[in-house]
Amino acid sequence: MEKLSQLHCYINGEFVASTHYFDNINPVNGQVIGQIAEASPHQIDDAVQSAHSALNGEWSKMSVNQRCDLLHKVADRMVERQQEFIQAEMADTGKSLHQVSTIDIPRGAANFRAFADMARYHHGETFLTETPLGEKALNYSVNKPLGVVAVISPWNLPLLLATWKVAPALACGNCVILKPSEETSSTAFLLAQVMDEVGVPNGVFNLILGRGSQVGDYITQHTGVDGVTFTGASKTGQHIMQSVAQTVKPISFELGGKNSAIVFAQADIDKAVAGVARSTFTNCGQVCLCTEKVYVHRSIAQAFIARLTATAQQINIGYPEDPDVLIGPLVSKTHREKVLSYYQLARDEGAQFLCGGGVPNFDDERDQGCYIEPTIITGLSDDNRVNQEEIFGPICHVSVFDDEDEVIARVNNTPYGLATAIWTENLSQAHRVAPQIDVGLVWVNTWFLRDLRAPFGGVKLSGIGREGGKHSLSFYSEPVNICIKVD
Ligand code: 6OD
Repeated sequence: MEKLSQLHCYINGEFVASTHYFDNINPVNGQVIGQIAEASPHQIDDAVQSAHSALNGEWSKMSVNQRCDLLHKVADRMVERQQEFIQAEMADTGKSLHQVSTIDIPRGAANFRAFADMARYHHGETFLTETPLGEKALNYSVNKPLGVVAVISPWNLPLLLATWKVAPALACGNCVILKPSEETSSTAFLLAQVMDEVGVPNGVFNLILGRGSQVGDYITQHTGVDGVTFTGASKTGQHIMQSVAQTVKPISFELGGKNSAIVFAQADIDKAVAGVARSTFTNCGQVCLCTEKVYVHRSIAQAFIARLTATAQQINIGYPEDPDVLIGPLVSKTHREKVLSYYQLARDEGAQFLCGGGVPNFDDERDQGCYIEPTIITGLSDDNRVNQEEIFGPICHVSVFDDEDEVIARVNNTPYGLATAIWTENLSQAHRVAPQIDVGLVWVNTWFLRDLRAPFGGVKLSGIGREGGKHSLSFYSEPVNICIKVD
């Protein structure tokens, strides 16, 4: 088996060496833990070519049930190799054992199982047609795969978000070119090994490694790529959108967020404090769904803010493998610079720091890593850049509101539209407010509680299209209408 110290591309059923490699850095201590291949244009051509051959080969001859049984084998093998996935994800991202073993890795296998099961029942439509001229016809649709799908996945939930796209794409009969983020390629490499081990036919799943700036455009502009699905920053989404325009490819984008939590006077304050702490600090704030703005009703503001601050101050930051540690470092030094620049901007703009605001000091190797303090600020206007731009770190800004209409307008005052969490025990209030928020996802008295059948995605700068359940199956399929005249 290939070792994780050198990650190669996987093309047409083979792990292939590249001429260029770059360093894989552990964000815990800044040390180099391996080398990652940079695919050449020639290798990308090979991957696309082999995916096209596979589309017309054994893969297309398999029944939906055979295909979906094979995807269950992928899930089973991922579970058997779960410890390797956990170690690889922790080493690439620095995220805590607690998080990797409860969220990231179990969801990898769950994505394959869920979409394999849903695809078995993905059916077409039928219409009996009668025209005004008295003609009759039977119209029905057949779902065909989109073709060769490029999956471009991010570094924050590497395995979870790669498999969230690879699984439904394969379940619908497509062939895939997976390009994971250059920051976090290891679990994608393990996934390629699993595909190989369980006998996914050559060319059906290809792994292209490399830096987005070097290989991204070549993949998305490739005339042999039939669709592009991407999760990541809104700016990158804008760039991909331009790059696919020439070949008019279908796209599915899940992009950034500037998400709010609303804590009403009717909230259960214990649940709200724990929930907002979780939605702000999970994965060191590096989830597109994380809360960055908290609106709390004036009547409970003082108590809520004091308790949220105390909770943030007690968060255990440290080595990812320590079971008591909740959050590890940010993913990279570059990303930490970005987040720290917002801490500085907040300071310059006159924000009051209730906790955090800097970099923790460990007096050991972790000082060479990418750690940052969980931070809560207040005192800035809604229009301030800190409250308008996605930071993607462990920080939230808290402000006070007085009434429902006011808070709805303030929450909607953002170019993003991904997720909002509402905290209230008054169900009528929840039902009334939830649909008025301009987002794709509203959680009430919870956050990031997932049903893989539900529509998932955002509006405005937060994305295009929906994934999950029939929405994913629909993106990864081309319905063909067949119209038969009945005499
Ligand atoms: O849970 C999911 O399916 C999902 N797409 C999560 C996205 C998180 C973004 O950072």
